[in-house]
Amino acid sequence: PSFRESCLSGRVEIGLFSNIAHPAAVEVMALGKPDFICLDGEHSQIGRGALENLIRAGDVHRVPVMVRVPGKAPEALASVLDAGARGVMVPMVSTAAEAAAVVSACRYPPLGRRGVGPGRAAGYGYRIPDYLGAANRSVLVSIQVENAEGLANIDAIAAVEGIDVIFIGPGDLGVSLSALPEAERPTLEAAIDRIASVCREKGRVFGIFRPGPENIERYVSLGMRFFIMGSDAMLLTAAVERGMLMARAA
Ligand code: 3PY
Repeated sequence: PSFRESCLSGRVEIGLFSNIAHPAAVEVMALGKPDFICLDGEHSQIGRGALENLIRAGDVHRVPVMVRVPGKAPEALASVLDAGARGVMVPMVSTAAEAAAVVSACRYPPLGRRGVGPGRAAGYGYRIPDYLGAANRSVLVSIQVENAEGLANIDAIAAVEGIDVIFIGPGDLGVSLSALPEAERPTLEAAIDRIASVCREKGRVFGIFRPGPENIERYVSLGMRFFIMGSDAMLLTAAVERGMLMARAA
């Protein structure tokens, strides 16, 4: 199955963000066999010109690579997909209209308004007909709900046709609700529960960012199936810190 089909099947998918923006970092993570890698174009300096080689690095190891884009601009979404990304993630989607615009930017007509071009995804032009026939089925469209407005509009957002995955950004959601301090954790968890219950009711695939594997089972029990568990940079720091502590204690 394609990456999108696998995500829609209800299987638990566990991916990692890549922020380091070097093909070797993508390869190193791919060797650990995550279900997918998400290049973080929102919170790193990954530029458009670097994308193809980062995606190629995942392709070499048969690990699907998707991209979190920095905003909602249709041309940014199209260019990431033309580079061969298996899917996109769009941050800070706050209304149903924004969600519908994301779908439109990522799907070829009649489902959307994505433009046809000889990008890497289409074999640089050689495979345009094949790619056109497959892309609307194989490209994953995910959006992030991660602010108070998105939370207030979650019923309408989750009803938008063509959104494949709804992804909760707990960091931004916590900041937006002034609920990031540990004492405010119940407020954030209540917001997460509310998004989860709407997604379950609407039969949506949904998930959340986690800094590590802790408590994933709580979110699986809420019905979540799509996780991003830290990033290359965070995992590297954690491994160095743990190793140094262990070695110094020896
Ligand atoms: C958040 O927690 O806000 C995210 O977007 C995950 O990086």
